[in-house]
Amino acid sequence: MSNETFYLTTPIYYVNATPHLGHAYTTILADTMARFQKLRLGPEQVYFLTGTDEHGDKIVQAAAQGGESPQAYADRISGIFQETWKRLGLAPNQFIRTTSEPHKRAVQRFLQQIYDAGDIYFGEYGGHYCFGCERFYTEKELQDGQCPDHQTVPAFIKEQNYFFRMGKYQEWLIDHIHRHPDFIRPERFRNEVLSFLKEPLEDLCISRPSARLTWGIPLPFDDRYVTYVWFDALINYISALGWPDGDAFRLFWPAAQHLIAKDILKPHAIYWPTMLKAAGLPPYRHLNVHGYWKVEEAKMSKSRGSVVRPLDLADKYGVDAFRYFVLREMTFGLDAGFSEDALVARLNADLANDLGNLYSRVLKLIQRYYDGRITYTPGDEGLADAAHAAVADVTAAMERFAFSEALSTIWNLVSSTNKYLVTNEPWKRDPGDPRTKAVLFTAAETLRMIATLLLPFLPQTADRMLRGLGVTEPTTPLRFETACPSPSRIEAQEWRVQEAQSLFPRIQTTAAKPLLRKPPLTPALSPTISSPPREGEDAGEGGEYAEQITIEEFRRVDLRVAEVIEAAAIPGSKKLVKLRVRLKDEERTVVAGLKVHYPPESWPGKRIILAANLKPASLMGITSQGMVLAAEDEAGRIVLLTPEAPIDSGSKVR
Ligand code: ME8
Repeated sequence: MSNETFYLTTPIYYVNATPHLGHAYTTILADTMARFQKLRLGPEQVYFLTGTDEHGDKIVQAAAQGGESPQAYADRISGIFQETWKRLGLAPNQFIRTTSEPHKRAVQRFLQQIYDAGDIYFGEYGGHYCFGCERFYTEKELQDGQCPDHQTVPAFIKEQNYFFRMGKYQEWLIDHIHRHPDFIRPERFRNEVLSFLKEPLEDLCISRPSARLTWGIPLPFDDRYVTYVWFDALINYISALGWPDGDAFRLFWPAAQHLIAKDILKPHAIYWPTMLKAAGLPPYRHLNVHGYWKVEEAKMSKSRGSVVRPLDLADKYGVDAFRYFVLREMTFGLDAGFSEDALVARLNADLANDLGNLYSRVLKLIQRYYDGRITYTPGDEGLADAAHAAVADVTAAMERFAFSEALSTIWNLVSSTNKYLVTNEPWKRDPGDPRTKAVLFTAAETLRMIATLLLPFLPQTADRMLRGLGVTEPTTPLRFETACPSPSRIEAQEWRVQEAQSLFPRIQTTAAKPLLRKPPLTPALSPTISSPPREGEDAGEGGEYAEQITIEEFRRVDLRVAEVIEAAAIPGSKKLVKLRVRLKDEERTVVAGLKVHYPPESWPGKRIILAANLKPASLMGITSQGMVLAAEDEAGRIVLLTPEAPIDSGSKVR
């Protein structure tokens, strides 16, 4: 039994709106990660927390609109979140609500501790106050000096309030981030925080007079005030574990990781660690930050755009297909566009075709040839070895929250298994030939590994696959060590596979009626959440990619695989290298600006991707007949694009 623990939290969602794709995404990621870690470390070593954020002006306003009391309203919407997660098969260890008594007590204790330490003081606050929104706006948040929601000029009011000495911890925080390079990840968000910390950090106003806002937790040292937003919400991460005395706190806090989208980076990367420091508590281990789902180019939740309802998609396509799509489609840390067409395309290609066909093909053959029984047959261990290697690769990707990469590793294994069958054609073979048995055993064994690896990502499908493959207790906690034994440990086993059933029905694309149309949106999906960001939140940035082009425009570029025959430096040039390349029967000269990264001697024999129909250009007096493709990251590191497996030169890239 491992001593290692794992604690993962999602943001607690405001109850001023019902769950949409963005909320579902973060919670699905956390659920997947928790399931993965439970497989790795054992279920009791892992804790997954989510919940709802229920205090503040916005909730009071939303409740008033429907003629409800804030508590009744919060109960109802929080209930919808809990029900939605249940229907999506998400299984947190705890669903915390900020209106619960233990949470309120923990917040008061936390405030008192910092107040006693002298880091909360009473002072005056002047700001732009919108009476419509009942909140202060910073200069930056105003649009042409007006409230973005009401288009009125806010009043400048001064008010006495309590402040947290956040500025006092600025140097400590900068130092901590430098000493723990993956404290905030991916790196772009760490850089964003460090650049923000170059300016002096202001103290944080943490209260509102109860005369104006009663829907909050009273300050323990002055009941004329309630605490405001972040000094309530962030503390959920420790109140849920029973801080200060809970065993769960002792066990899990040292392994804490938070998962958020970039909208609430600042409160999590700056307010929260400094608050913890002031309270004498160690900071969390990692802050993991993902991008936005965008619909029609706008961030879904806060724009006046559209909202995608997760249950509509899960009901229409199945929980696992929806889950697969969001996990696979978004690169962690970057934004992604949501489209129902893309979901259907992935479902058909990856799930119905690649995985579903492989599974039913193997099961059907084992049924037909061996009446469903198959025993260890030596011969083809290469594929099973690749499956064991995939466990290590998936684990490494998951350590970095690279969900899409982890799935792509698993799909490489699916493709290899499909190729293995096509190469060996067991359907054309004599069932009595030991070689046929070896092929089918190897395929079934690899499928079992694939299903085990898929348990965190596609829980229902993987469970069905394992049962179908004759793993008799797939629902008891499986651990990777026992579920993916090394080939030498499986020799004694016999598997009894079940009748093959289709894992994923193909969606007929002509018949698929999109839930989300462009424009207008169907009413079921179109309710908007158009709240301006709260203090400490960012409105988010625009898209990061070049303008969109049509597929026809893209097809005008003739991309080809080319083989490098020879390479030479170009006298007088630091960057350029002259290449002689072959495209099927044709030879060309190409000049590439990659000498620093790829010196001439490293080129011969390489297969590269060439933009082959570019107009010839003259560089240092040499005519270049095409352009070599390479990728460059934000740090300026350059890598060459090459085909993933050997393929003839001249092959077209599409
Ligand atoms: O900010 N794409 O709550 P919130 C991806 N109560 N994720 C999205 C998203 C989108 N378009 N829109 C929302 C709050 N999210 C506070 C948090 S924590 C102590 C307090 C997800 O209801 C994402 O996880 O506005 C984002 O960080 C969160 O919902 C914001 O939820």
